Amino acid sequence: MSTATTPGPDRSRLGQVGRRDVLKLLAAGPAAAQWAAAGPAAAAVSPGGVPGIVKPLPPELFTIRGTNAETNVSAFAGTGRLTPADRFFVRNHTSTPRLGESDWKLTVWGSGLGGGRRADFTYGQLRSLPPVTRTAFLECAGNGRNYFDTQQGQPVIGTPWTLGAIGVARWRGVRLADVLRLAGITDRAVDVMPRGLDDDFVAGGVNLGRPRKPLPVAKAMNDVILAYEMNGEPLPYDHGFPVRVVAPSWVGIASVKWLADIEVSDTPLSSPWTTQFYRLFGEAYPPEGSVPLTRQTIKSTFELAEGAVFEAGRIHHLTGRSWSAAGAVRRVEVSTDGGAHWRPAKLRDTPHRDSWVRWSADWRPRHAGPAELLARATDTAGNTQPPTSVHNTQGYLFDAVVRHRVTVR
Ligand SMILES: Nc1nc2c(c(=O)[nH]1)N[C@H]1C(S)=C(S)[C@@H](COP(=O)(O)O)O[C@H]1N2
Ligand SMILES: [Mo]
Repeated sequence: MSTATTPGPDRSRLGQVGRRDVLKLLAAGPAAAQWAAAGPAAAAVSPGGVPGIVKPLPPELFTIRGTNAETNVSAFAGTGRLTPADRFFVRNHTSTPRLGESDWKLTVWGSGLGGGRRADFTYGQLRSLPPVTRTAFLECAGNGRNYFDTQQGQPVIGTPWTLGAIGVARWRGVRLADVLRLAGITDRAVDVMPRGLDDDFVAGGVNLGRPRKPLPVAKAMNDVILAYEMNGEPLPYDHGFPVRVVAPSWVGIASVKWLADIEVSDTPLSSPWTTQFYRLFGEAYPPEGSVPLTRQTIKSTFELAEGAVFEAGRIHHLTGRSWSAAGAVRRVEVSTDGGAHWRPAKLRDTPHRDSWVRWSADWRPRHAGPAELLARATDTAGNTQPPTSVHNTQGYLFDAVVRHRVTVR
């Protein structure tokens, strides 16, 4: 790879970015960089008061869950098909590193490459490759996890997301396939494992290293993007600046942020993110768990706060969104009486795969008292949200219809 100058996006902001030790290592030499663990992340404290996340997290937009911030589903109301970056959920295993682009470098390495088995790309080199743009949702595998407990009485382990660990963005970057070809991927390659530059993740006292998740070559060469822009702006720090993976329709963990290196292997790869996490364990699955998770599932949400209050006798305009990883959403039905009767919602977007469809339904509640609002999506692959979701111990892939409790008075 030849060196290139870097036409960085928004250099004024980048000029203020502090350099991290690990980036000095990257600049200093390949061997050091390859094996260096990320140093302690620059302490990022948002005005919302959460260590580890850089952007403001006002309580009307976000609910803090440990090191993560969930978008309040009520904050989707009034937004378009794209989720503005300032209200996009953040899922951090540790904390957001503030990286610079000028000393960032991507290393592609491993037994699945020919020749020197290694290639480096500067940010400028990546930016000089043909760009691709794609709208896709990004959703945590555990989105909706809380409903295993609150709706099905099945406690599960993990961040108790409601339905706000999702957003849709327009991603711009380069095809991972282009980068892998330039790096000399051979037909012996079977797995590709991107890894982040954030801190090591420690769980139960065990250091699991930096977040990394293998992708089969077929997925990597198909539709995966190395993104440097989100909704027409450079990626925000919290969403992976300067470069992240976007693996459309797959569980969020496949979209590694703050990309550091990619191992390309001629033998199958694994990581704790495919052995310990992101598999289904539980009574419905074999002892070693399911195969590692790939695609997301199907969901719907109202754009309402939990416990929202409605006046009886008046017409209320209910809005929401539905999405599926298996195809476009082609039908949404709504029930305002706890699931006894259903009627079609009005779809307000042309359905597209890997995105959501906004919908609406009018409701005139008659009597004061508690009520339950339900929404149920069907996609073009024929999947409809079931009344209950099959339990797994870590609460992944919740797909059941959610009963949204409100009050009429
Ligand atoms: N390097 C790195 N990449 C990561 C993570 C992380 O903690 N570190 N979290 C993953 C998970 S579990 C999810 S759901 C998505 C969240 O992306 P977002 O924070 O941009 O919404 O990033 C994924 N990529
Ligand atoms: Mo996630």
